[in-house]
Amino acid sequence: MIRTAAFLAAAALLAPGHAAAARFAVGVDPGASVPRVAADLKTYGHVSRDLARMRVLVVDGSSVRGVKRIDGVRWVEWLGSRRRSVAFTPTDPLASKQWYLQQDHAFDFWPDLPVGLPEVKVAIVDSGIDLTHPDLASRILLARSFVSGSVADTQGHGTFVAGQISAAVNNAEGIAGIAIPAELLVAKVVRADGTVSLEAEANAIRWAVDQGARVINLSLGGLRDPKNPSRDTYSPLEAAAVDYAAANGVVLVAALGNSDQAPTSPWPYASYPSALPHVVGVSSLTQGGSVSSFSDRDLVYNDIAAPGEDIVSTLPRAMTRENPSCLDQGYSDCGPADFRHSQGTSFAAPQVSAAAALLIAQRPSLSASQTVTTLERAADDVNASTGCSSCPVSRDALSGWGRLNIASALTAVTKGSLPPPDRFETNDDVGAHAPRLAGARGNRVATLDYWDDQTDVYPIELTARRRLSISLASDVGTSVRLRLWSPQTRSVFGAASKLEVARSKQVGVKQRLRYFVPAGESGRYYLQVTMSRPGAGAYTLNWAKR
Ligand SMILES: [Ca+2]
Ligand SMILES: [Ca+2]
Ligand SMILES: [Ca+2]
Ligand SMILES: [Ca+2]
Repeated sequence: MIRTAAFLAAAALLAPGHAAAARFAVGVDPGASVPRVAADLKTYGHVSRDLARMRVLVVDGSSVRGVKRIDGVRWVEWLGSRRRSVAFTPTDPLASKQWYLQQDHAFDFWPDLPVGLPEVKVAIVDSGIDLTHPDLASRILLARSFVSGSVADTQGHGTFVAGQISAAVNNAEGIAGIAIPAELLVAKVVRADGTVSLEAEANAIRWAVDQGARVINLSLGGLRDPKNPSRDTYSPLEAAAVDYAAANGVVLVAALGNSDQAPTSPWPYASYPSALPHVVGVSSLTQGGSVSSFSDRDLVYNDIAAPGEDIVSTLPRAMTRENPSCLDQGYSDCGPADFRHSQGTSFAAPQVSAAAALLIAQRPSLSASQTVTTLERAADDVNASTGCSSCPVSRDALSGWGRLNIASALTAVTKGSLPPPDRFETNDDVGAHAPRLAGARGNRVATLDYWDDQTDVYPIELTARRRLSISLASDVGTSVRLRLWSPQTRSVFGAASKLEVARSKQVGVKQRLRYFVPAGESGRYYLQVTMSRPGAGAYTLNWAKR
């Protein structure tokens, strides 16, 4: 409620031109007289008493300035305008420098600043935060350091990311963050020397998940080089942490990586963790609409693009104090040179994290994969006609599904039909997360996605001298295949071929697999549904044991 009031006061102070359309509800204290408060409110405009029995008055007024101070007013809630349908524009003094907000259509979905959206916990796994920053302090739920030292941010990166996601909007201070209902879980994993501890990262992800994060932003990464294992930084620990988060329904968003940290530029492979299944990999766009030269390319793991150059955001005040004559203390304009024109996929990713939080706030029942698929499919294609001469039409290695469009994604989750959920994720391998195909027969509806979820694995108990029949129909694409793995299988990745006891004859949208279990071979087998070419969609799997 306090935040609501703060929004309202600021809106009234800073946007007098819009005040003619103000419509707001006023709650009256239990001990106060409703008629007396109504009389006091008359100076603001027409007062409706339709809800007076609920001790609520609705006002069509010229302004909300001072309403909160009227004796007996318990709360004030902005109801939006009935006449205006254009998007609201944040009134924060530096918002005009946030050119990326327009390109993201960050606030176009709402005619006025929305109030009353349910809070969504967003974790920022980064270099910490300026805990008492005036544009951030009210947005931080919890902060914890997983490296030595406090959560204080001495590098600026984490505070910068936090501002993009959740700097307070219309508070007459600094910038406007995109994720209006975000509550931040801040996890510091960057050491004083600027390196990220993988163990700290894994602990931070586990903590964020256990604290109820719905979104985790990972603006960090390590080099991936499938052709040269000696410099490839794949970490099974990081993969386990990501899998834990994905299995708990968390949206993971990661920077695709910058080629100035790679052997050649542009680098053709996304960094880890963006190159892990179920992670949204975010590439960077220029203000002119092309893909940033430094932004890593990747045919599989580049999912979506967002602005990543000349980004303005918050910085720790301890850093901007080094530049004492600069007016915008606490903001990147006053930071060291590399923050004054900040660029990097690190600063593209937070816009997508914020967008995910908005979608979840708008429709809290969304699963992680529904959130991500909606964001990706609502993106605007990036191609030659939109400013990227080297980007082909449709999904590509430079820009993924295209430019983030928050308003389109919010419209899709509000009005459109949602992508099918997969209730069984993560089930990418044999192991704890995979739900069993129990009973003599049954069916299961789930999804595959070439770019994020190429494989689903289901344990199935089979009895010797009995026959298993599997059929599958899909709209996933023509590259689907069924494979059955023996009880000795410990992972379907890199498994010895003798462990594969059956497979469907050829790939296709319809699949069949039959297997007669030999004598003495009862046990827990693993059925794998997998795909090998671009496509995504749902499938229905039927099983029968005879
Ligand atoms: Ca602000
Ligand atoms: Ca991905
Ligand atoms: Ca799946
Ligand atoms: Ca899967």
